[in-house]
Amino acid sequence: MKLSTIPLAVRTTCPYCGVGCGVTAMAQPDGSLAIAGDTEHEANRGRLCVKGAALGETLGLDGRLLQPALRERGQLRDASWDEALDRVAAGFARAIAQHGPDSVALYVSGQMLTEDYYVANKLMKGYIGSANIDTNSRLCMSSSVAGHKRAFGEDIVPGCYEDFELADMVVLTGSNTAWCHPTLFQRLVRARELRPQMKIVVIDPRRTATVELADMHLPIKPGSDAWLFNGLLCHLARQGRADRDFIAAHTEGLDEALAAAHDTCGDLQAVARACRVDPALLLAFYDAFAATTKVVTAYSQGINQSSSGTDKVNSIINCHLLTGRIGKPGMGPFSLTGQPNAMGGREVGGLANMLAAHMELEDPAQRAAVQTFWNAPRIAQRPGLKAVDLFRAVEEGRIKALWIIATNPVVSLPDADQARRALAKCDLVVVSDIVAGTDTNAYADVLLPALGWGEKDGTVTNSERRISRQRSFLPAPGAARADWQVLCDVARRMGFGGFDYQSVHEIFDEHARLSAWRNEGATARMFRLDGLAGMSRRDYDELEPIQWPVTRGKDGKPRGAARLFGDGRFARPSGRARLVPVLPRGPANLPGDDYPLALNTGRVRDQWHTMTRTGKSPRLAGHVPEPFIDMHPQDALLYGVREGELARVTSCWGAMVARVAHGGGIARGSLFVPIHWSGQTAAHARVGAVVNPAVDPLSGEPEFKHTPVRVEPFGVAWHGFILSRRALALERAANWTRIEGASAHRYELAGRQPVALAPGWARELLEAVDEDADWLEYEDQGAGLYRAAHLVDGRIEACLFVSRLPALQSRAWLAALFGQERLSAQDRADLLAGCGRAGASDTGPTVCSCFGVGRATICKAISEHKLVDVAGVTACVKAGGNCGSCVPEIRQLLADVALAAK
Ligand SMILES: Nc1nc2c(c(=O)[nH]1)N[C@H]1C(S)=C(S)[C@@H](COP(=O)(O)OP(=O)(O)OC[C@H]3O[C@@H](n4cnc5c(=O)[nH]c(N)nc54)[C@H](O)[C@@H]3O)O[C@H]1N2
Ligand SMILES: Nc1nc2c(c(=O)[nH]1)N[C@H]1C(S)=C(S)[C@@H](COP(=O)(O)OP(=O)(O)OC[C@H]3O[C@@H](n4cnc5c(=O)[nH]c(N)nc54)[C@H](O)[C@@H]3O)O[C@H]1N2
Ligand code: SF4
Ligand SMILES: [Mo]
Repeated sequence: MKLSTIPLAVRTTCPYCGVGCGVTAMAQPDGSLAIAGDTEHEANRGRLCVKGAALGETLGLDGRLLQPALRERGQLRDASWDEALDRVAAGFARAIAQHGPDSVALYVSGQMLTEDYYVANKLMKGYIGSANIDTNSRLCMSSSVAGHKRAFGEDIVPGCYEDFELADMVVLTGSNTAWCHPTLFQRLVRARELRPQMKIVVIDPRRTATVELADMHLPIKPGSDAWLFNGLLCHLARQGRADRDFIAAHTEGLDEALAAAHDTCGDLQAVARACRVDPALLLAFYDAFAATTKVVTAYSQGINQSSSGTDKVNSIINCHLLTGRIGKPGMGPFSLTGQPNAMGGREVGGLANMLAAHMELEDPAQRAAVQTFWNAPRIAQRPGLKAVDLFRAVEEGRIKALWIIATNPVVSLPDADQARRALAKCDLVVVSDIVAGTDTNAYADVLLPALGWGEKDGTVTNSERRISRQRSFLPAPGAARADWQVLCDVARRMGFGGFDYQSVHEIFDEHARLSAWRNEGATARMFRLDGLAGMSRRDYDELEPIQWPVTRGKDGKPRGAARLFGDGRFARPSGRARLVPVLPRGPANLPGDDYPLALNTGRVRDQWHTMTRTGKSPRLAGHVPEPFIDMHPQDALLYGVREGELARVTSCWGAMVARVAHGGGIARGSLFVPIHWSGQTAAHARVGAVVNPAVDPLSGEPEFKHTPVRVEPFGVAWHGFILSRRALALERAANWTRIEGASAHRYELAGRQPVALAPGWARELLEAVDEDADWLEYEDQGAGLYRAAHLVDGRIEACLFVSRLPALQSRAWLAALFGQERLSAQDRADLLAGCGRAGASDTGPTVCSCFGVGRATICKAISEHKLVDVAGVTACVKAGGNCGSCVPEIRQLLADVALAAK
C-alpha cells in the first residue's frame, strides 16, 4: 500500500477492545507504517497488546469492499453511490409508507464511532420515529447497562483503571482479562509486583490464562455467580462489614436485598454446593473480601452473557454498596467493556430501549426534550426490538427493511442460522462493512463500503469513560465513505432536515450540547459533556483523552472526572443507590439426556471477533491456527472423541465441527469453543449456530456462555493440509479451515472419500490446471499417504499433504519454501519425502506473537537451560519481553516442563 501521503506521526486509538489504548501511527521511509503505544495516553501509557501492535499488518486493501454494490436477479453488481443510496432511501421510505415506521430497523455496532452512532440513533428515533435500532452491544454490555440503571439510576461505571493499581484486591469474575483486556491486565500484574500484598482473585469455570497469574481461582459451576455474590453479601453482613453510615445516607433497599440473599444463600455450605466449589476456598475468598477495604470487582461476559446477567451484575454491586466501597480510589464494581466504543454507543442511546444522552425513552418529558432539541418531526414513543427479537421480527416479516452497520450477525448472534433465515426472507437488507466477503454480506441486497480504522475520524469512549479521538491518517480507499456520511445522505434522500453536517466535529458538538440540554434539577443526568460543547474544530482535532462527565474549569478548559459517586450521590430521583434483591437462578436451558454437556464460548488471545481484520495478519494467525473444541479428557473418553481428531457439537439449534483439544483448563461437563471462525474461514466452525437464543428478561442479552449440547466423532477417511498462494474453493472437502500465512493461505482439511478413488482430484483441489506447470506427486496407498506440489517456473504455488492420521508434517518448513523464488532440487526431494532438512524443525504453535516464538522453542530452552521463571525465558528466547500477553502461557509451559522432568 502507498502510505507516502500520510502525515508523519498521528496519535489515535486502537480499534479493538474496550481498554481503548492510545496508538501512535508513524509513516516509515519505506512507505510502511509503524505502530506504537502512545506513551501519553492514560489508558495504556505506551503499552500495546499484540493485536494492537499488529494493526499495521491489517490495513492492506486486499479483501476490502471498495465500491457500493446492488443485488439484481440474485447477483451483486457494482453500483454508484447515487444508485445505492437511492435504493436504500426508497426501500426504507416504501416500507414506512406501507407498513409504518416500525417495519424498518437498524442493527449497528459498538465499533462505530460516537459520531456515526449519534446520527444513526437520531435518524431512527427522531426522524423515522421508531426505536427499532439495536446494536451488537445488546450481545455484550446490555446486562451491565440494566444493572447500572437499577442500582445507580444511570448507566455509569464509577471507577477508573487506576483503581486496579490502587486496590489491595482485584476480583476478576467472568473475565479472561489476560487475553481480552491485555494492557489493563499488564498494569494490574505490574502493580502487584510493586505491592506483593495485593491479591488477584479469578472466578471462572475455566482455568484461563488469567488464572495463571492469579493468587486464587474459584472454578465455579457455570452460571452460579449470583449464589456466590449473594453468599458474600450475607457473609459481609454477618462479619459486621456493612458501612452503616453510608447505607443510611446513600442507599435504599438493603433489607430486601439482604432478605433475598439470606433466603437463598445464607448457608455457606449450601452456596459452596450451588457453586460447586470447595467450602474452605469459598470461605477464604469471603474472608479476604471482608478484610480488604480496597477491592475492585471487575466483570465481563461470564457475568453479562447470561439469562440472569442483570441479576448477576446487581449481586456484585450489592456487595460494594453494603460496604460503601464505591467511588473512591482503589475500590468499586467495574464493568469491563468489550468493544472500542461500547460506551460511546450507550452515551448516544444506541440501544433500542434508550433515548440519547442517557435520557429515558419511556419518560415523556425527556422524549419531548430530545425531540425539541433535534427539531425532529416525531420521536419514538416506545422501546424498539432488542437484537434477538429484532431478528425474529425480520424472519416473521414484520421488519421489511434492515440496515446492518459494522457487525456480522450471521456469525455473532445466538441461533445464528435463524439470522440467516431472517435475512434471506427480508425484502431489503443493507450492509455497511469494510470487507467484501462476510457471512452477512452474502445476504445483502445493497452493500455499502465504509471507511475503516486509520481512515475514519471521530471519538470513542473506553471502559473508564475516557473519550479519545480516533484520527484518520490514511486516504479513503476506493469509493469507501464514513458511516455517518452515508447515514446523513440516506436521511436527506428520505426528505429529512437535520442531517446537514459538514464534519464529525459538528456532530460531536451537537452530542455534547444535547448532554447538557435541560439537564438540571433533581433528575439531572450525570452524563454530561458541557465542557466539550462549543469546541472549535481545532480544539476537537487536538482533543486530549478525557473522562466524562466533562465540565469547564475556572480556566475555561474542559475538566474530566476520574470517579463518580465519591460524594455518595447517585443518579436516582432519591439521590440514593439501590440494593436490588436477587433470587439466583441457573441457566435457561440445562443439559439433559440428549444434550448432556454445557457449551461455553468466548475469545482467544490474538483474534478479534469474526476475524475480518485480525485474520489478515500472519503474526496473529500462529497462536491458535484452527478452531477447537476444548474439553476434559474424561469427557472425551466418555463420548468417544479423541484429542486432535474432528468432532461435531450439536444443540437443539444447530451444529459445528472442529478439532478436539485438551489443556484449556475446563471442568468435566463443559466444552469451550472460540467464537472467531465463520463461513469465510471454516466449513463448519461457526459456533453461533449452536448457541441457544435464551436471553435475560430485563436486558435481552443472550446466554452465550451456556448451551446444552452433545459431542460426537466427525468421522473422516483422511486428514490433510494445503498451503497455497491462491485462495481455494474447497467445497468438496468434508471439512476445512483457513488461516493466513506470510506468503500462502493455509488450509487444514479432511475428506470422507478414500483419496485413491478419484485420480486427478488433487490437481482439481489445488486448481493446478496449468499444463505447463510442474506437478510433483507421491502416493503410498498402503500407508494412506499422499503428497503433491504444484510449481510454476520453479516457484512453489501450492502443496497438499494427506494422511490417515491427523498428525501431519510440520507446516513451518513448508511455509518457508513459499518465501523462495525458486525451489532447489533438494527442496523438491524434501517435498516428496515430506520432511524438511535437519534444523528446520517445527517450533509449534506461536506462544509469543510479538517475537514469533513457538511452544517447542520455549520448552526446549526451559529444559536445556534449566530455566525456572518467565524472566529467564525472556532473556533466553525473547518470548514475553514485549506486550506480556503470553506470560501466562510461558508460566504454564514452565510448570509443564518441570512436571515432565519429575
Ligand atoms: N483477544 C480478544 N480480546 C477481546 C475481544 C476479542 O474478540 N478478542 N473482544 C472484546 C469484546 S467485544 C468483549 S465483550 C470482551 C470479552 O471479554 P471476556 O468476557 O473476558 O471474554 P470471554 O472469552 O467472552 O469470556 C470470559 C470468561 O467468562 C467465563 N465464563 C463462562 N461462564 C461463566 C460463568 O457462569 N461465570 C463466570 N464467572 N465466568 C464464566 C469464560 O470461561 C471465559 O473465560 O473482550 C474484548 N477483547
Ligand atoms: N457464541 C458467542 N457469540 C458472541 C459472543 C460470545 O461470547 N459467544 N460475544 C458477543 C459479543 S460480546 C460481541 S461484541 C459480538 C461481536 O460480533 P460482531 O460485531 O458481529 O463481530 P465483528 O467481527 O467485530 O464485526 C464487525 C464487522 O464490522 C466491520 N467493520 C469494521 N470496522 C468498520 C467500520 O468502521 N464501519 C463499518 N461499517 N464496518 C466495519 C468488520 O469488517 C466486521 O464485518 O459477538 C457476540 N457474539
Ligand atoms: S489492550 Fe485492547 S485497546 Fe489495547 S492494544 Fe490491545 S486490543 Fe487494543
Ligand atoms: Mo463484546
